[in-house]
Amino acid sequence: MSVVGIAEIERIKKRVQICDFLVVAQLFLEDNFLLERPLKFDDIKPRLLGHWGTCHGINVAYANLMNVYGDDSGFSFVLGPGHGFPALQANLWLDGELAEIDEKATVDESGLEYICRNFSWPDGFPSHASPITPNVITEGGELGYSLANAYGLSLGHPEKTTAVLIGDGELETATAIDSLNLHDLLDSEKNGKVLPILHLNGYKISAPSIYARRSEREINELTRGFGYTPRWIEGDDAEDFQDALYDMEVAPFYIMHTEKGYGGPNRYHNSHQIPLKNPKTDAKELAKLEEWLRSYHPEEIMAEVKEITKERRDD
Ligand SMILES: Cc1ncc(C[n+]2csc(CCOP(=O)(O)OP(=O)(O)O)c2C)c(N)n1
Repeated sequence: MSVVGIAEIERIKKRVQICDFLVVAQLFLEDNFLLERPLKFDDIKPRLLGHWGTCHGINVAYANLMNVYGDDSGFSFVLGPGHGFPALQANLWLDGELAEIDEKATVDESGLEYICRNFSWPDGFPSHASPITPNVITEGGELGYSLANAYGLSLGHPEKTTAVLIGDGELETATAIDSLNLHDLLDSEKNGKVLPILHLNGYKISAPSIYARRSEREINELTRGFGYTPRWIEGDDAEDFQDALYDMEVAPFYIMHTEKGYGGPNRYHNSHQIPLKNPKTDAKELAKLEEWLRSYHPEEIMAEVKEITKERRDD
């Protein structure tokens, strides 16, 4: 039996559903954001720029971490793959953190339209995490630094817990792999806890990642060799994720297994950036996009957002 109840698990899944929807809406839509009418060519942005493939996994990690650490003021989340910015932006919007620095990003329908219309847009939000993103300490545009940054953040703060999501492609960089040694160098009573989470979604751009081609035993041995205790999580199993966060080992190294592009029309390497190239001019692609967006039940999204906002106020 899981340490968390069914209601909490449902809440986590709803949050992922909302944020996945918001990612797709940010990437593609210029209007008709909640699909109150059938989608038209005019609703689609003229230039599609951004990354989808990694976003579902980011939303899964964020929702599960927030369920455990959302009220902990000493908690930080470091995101390695900053190209998954639409997922980060969706979560920051939903939690009202974006509204604290941008008065138009209100947690209501007009704020939702604002973040979607302005994603990857001239004078709007960029496609990657950037210095205007609230609390950003790593942009992720150049992969490799997330784990080192997470350890840096923990220095001298024993009260802190920092979770860090590292892409399996990112872990191929020299900086990221060597940062695994920091655990041995910095593990002391003076510093905070770091929770590395490897996002094993199998691909880096168009090719398989090296770690995705390693066996479970090889990854376990690699991480044990650096002094960690490996713990595998099937990403979409929120119960498994919650249990893994609650039964924390001394030096956990989480391996979150997801399918790159899960939920979208193309999976794996075809999902890395924009998985539908021409929905503005191709009726078949437009229909696929509409089907994809409707799979998240856009008619329920605002009611669910209100519910989450209300729960936050009641707390
Ligand atoms: C140092 C560096 N090398 C190459 C790139 C180009 N690049 C952008 S995304 C990406 C793939 C990243 O793969 P992964 O970290 O697994 O992220 P995900 O598959 O979750 O998108 C690469 C190689 C980069 N951003 N930084």
